[in-house]
Amino acid sequence: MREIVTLQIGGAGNAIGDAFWHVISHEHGVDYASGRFGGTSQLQLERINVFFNATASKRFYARTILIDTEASTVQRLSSSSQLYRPENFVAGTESAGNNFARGYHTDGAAILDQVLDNTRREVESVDSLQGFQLLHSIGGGTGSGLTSLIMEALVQEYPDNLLSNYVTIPSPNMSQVVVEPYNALLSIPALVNNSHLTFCLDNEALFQICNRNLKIQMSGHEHINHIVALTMSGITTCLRFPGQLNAGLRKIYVNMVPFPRLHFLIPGFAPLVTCKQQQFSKGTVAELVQQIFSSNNLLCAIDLRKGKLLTAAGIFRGRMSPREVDQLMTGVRNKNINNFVDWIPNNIKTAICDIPPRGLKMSATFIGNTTAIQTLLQRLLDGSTAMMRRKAHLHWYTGEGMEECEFTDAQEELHNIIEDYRGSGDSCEGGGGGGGSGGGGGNDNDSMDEAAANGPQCTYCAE
Ligand SMILES: Nc1nc2c(ncn2[C@@H]2O[C@H](COP(=O)(O)OP(=O)(O)OP(=O)(O)O)[C@@H](O)[C@H]2O)c(=O)[nH]1
Ligand SMILES: [Mg+2]
Repeated sequence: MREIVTLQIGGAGNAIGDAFWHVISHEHGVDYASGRFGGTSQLQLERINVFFNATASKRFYARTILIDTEASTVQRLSSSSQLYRPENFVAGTESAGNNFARGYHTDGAAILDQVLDNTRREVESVDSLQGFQLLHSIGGGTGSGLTSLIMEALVQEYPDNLLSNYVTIPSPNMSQVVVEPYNALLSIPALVNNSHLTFCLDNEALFQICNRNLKIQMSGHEHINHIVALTMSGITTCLRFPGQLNAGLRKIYVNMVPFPRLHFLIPGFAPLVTCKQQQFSKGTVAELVQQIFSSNNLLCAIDLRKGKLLTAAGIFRGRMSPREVDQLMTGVRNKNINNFVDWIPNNIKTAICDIPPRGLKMSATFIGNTTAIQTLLQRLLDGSTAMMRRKAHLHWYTGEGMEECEFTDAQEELHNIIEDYRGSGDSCEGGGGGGGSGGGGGNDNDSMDEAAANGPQCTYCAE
């Protein structure tokens, strides 16, 4: 069995991790509260070991290390479920206070050894580790700083295994903390150099999905985290259930990442509709395909039409005709040929798993590696540039042992990755690059698929 060890780090990492375990434990027939199996199908157990460990008393626990510099986050989770192994909680005494430097150099560094000891114990208990998945924000001090430190250590100790990151990207709509752009900026070098697959979960897009499409009055992150958990469940479907495509992290890596640095992936999910909207939905595969190529269903605030897809994958769940799925996905590529790079001929992939997610007959998850990610990366760069010019708030970082050149190095790294994505949009004949130029398919609809403009919006049931 090819197992994955999860590390959930900081406030957002633990909240999203908890939502993820809620969703996938149910899919595998495991009770979230007790860890006992009550499922009905052998399929639920066949690859359960990828994410769960079985105990001698026929219970399952999540193979995850729950980490935070402050104790309250992980204490809350330790009392909510027996799915979490008590030894796997690692907490410090004080939050990193929204400061990357404290996550990386002081408060975070103080618990690094404990994190690595726990990780080692989980790794030693598996048959054949395929890699790690790290869940964290890059706006908080722990999620940015401690995660960077952990990644550096993991890459050294496990050079043959893959690191995938589910990264919460900050949005001013969701958080008013002024130094978040600095933390996000400082996270970039570790993500570029050590992560193999970085799934970007942009709070800006998630906020818009909840507010604009679903009209949900948000009091916390609960709705957002549920959408993220559904999407993570979709992305990991092929790892958790028998199937063909992307059946391991390495296969996702090989199929989705044409150059090692260009591994910033955009996820999407469909359907995201309220009960009321569901009544007007046709419930067809064609509708799902339209939706996953619509900006409204992406978990990043970007426009696919403003760039070119290097690679794309659709993971479909439920009973459907594989031929129809293939035809529809190929149809999107053929209709929007200018929004796909011309030098990877077969850059759109599909996978189908018979088992639908809870409460749905069918679903589709999108993974895209697109030059349009420049918009998001540029937003992160711009967020810090003005403050940097005046050296505003820098003393909080230099006072904890950081040098000013670490900021300029991170800016350069971010600038370079934006340029790398821009260059990769160029045609193989040297002309017409499209990355970030907006000059792609030239249709005015929101979706790359023309029909999507009048299709159902992506939403999430608030009722
Ligand atoms: N999507 C989502 N975003 C969150 C959640 N909690 C916090 N955030 C976002 O994450 C950023 C703050 O990071 P946290 O993860 O809370 O911070 P931390 O990693 O615990 O770091 P410190 O608290 O500074 O030690 C802000 O941009 C928040 O909007 C959550 O549950 N879901
Ligand atoms: Mg915190």
